[in-house]
Amino acid sequence: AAVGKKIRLGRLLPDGKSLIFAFDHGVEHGPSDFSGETINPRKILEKIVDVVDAIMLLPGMANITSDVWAGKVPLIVKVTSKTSLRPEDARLLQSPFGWVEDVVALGAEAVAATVYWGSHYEDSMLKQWFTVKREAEKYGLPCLQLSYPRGPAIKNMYDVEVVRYGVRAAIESGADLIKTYYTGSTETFREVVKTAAGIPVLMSGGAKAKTLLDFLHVVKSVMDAGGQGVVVGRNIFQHENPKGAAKAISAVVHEGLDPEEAVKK
Ligand code: FBP
Repeated sequence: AAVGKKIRLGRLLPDGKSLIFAFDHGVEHGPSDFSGETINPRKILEKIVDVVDAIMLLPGMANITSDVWAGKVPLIVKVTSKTSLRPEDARLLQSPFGWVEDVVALGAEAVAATVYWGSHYEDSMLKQWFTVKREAEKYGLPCLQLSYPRGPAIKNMYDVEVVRYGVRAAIESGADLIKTYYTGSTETFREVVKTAAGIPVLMSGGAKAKTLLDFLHVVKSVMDAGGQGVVVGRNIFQHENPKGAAKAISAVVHEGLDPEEAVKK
């Protein structure tokens, strides 16, 4: 299983770095995240499958769009989710949204699950995480943890000490890849990367930036800080030219291009 994990991680981070397209928003945020033709998931996936290094989908979406992605781009299946229709407090919990068997059957390279460190439901989320992890280990599937500190004691979830705490907890809970928040500067993100002690750290994209150039500066900062890449949803699929946005982000991640150059891609 250790060999399988290594092979799969290599496919997800071809040169040690990765741009992963996140596309689970239809459940987390609802269909209002998508406008125009992007309400059809195929339209958006078709545009980016040959640009990004991997895509992260929920099991049902992976299943119904397999004609678009299969054989073209590695898949990561996320097996936890929640809707924003829940009462506010219950949004600090994600529920099972599929099983590791589904992930294997879909031919995925990795499984992903969220942990809201600091939530009232941290205990349930950890039971969920370790259930996923135990199964995934049997198949040599890497586990990506969306390490998101959120809860009543957390004043600012982008604070470097808060993010570092989540990252430390992620490595101690056996995450093979960590997706977390940008802390606002290269200097602070370097501390986040150090805390991960060699486990790849990928920045979670966040809400659409004012301009693509602004977002590329953040991506560059993450890479300069030693991060292994980014997991991006809205800054690609809400952009007027999703393929162009993905290409520009990829150029910063893989070629280290300056944002001003990359934006011309
Ligand atoms: P974005 O790049 O759009 O932020 O996507 C990353 C992601 O973690 C998605 O996987 C998820 O659906 C969404 O953000 C959750 O955002 P939030 O919990 O902040 O509402």
